[in-house]
Amino acid sequence: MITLYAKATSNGRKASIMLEETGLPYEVRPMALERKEQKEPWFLEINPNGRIPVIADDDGPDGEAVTVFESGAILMYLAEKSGRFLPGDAAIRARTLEWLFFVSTHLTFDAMQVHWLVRLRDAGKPHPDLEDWQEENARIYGVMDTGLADGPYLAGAQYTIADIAAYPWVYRWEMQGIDLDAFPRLKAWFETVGARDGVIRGLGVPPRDDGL
Ligand SMILES: N[C@@H](CCC(=O)N[C@@H](CS)C(=O)NCC(=O)O)C(=O)O
Repeated sequence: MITLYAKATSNGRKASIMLEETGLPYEVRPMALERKEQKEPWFLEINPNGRIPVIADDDGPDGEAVTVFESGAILMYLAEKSGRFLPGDAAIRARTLEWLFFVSTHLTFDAMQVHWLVRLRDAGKPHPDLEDWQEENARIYGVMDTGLADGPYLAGAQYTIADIAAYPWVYRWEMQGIDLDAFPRLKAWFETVGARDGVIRGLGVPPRDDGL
């Protein structure tokens, strides 16, 4: 059985969507981020970075228990375990990893900065760098929109872990101050991916109102 340590945040949802999409059996252990549970010694033992998501698989490689942190690594681990969403064809696999790393670095970092600075602004502490980060985040959306010229998904014709990594961040486009209409291919992708049952279920794991 896999245990997912998470919260319904953009990075947490990458893992919960993947688990729902693959159908691998799992249980969720909601984490109280507000109470800094992710900084407690027991959690730092499974992720020294003190952040979610983390998965623990008691039936890992060679039947041994394993834990994995970093959402991109979790997506690759679950793709290899399930045999899904990381195509075997070398060319498509290269495209998938290209976009997975692009999303895991550029989109994740830039959008995270925007979220942080928007929260500060909304708390009455505006930060002068917000507009610069929003501009850079919009540039990243433009890169994805351009990439989607080759097919409905980031890697082309097939839905992959690159799409699963990107979706939870694009899901918060309004908060980021993005005009999604300015990125028509990305908007179509957003609607297609957002209609998938596994994505809809994964967005709700753990429930947003888990009280933690
Ligand atoms: N690079 C990490 C980022 C993980 C991350 O930043 N998670 C956030 C939630 S989206 C978190 O745990 N924040 C709590 C904290 O920073 O203490 C990944 O992709 O897994």
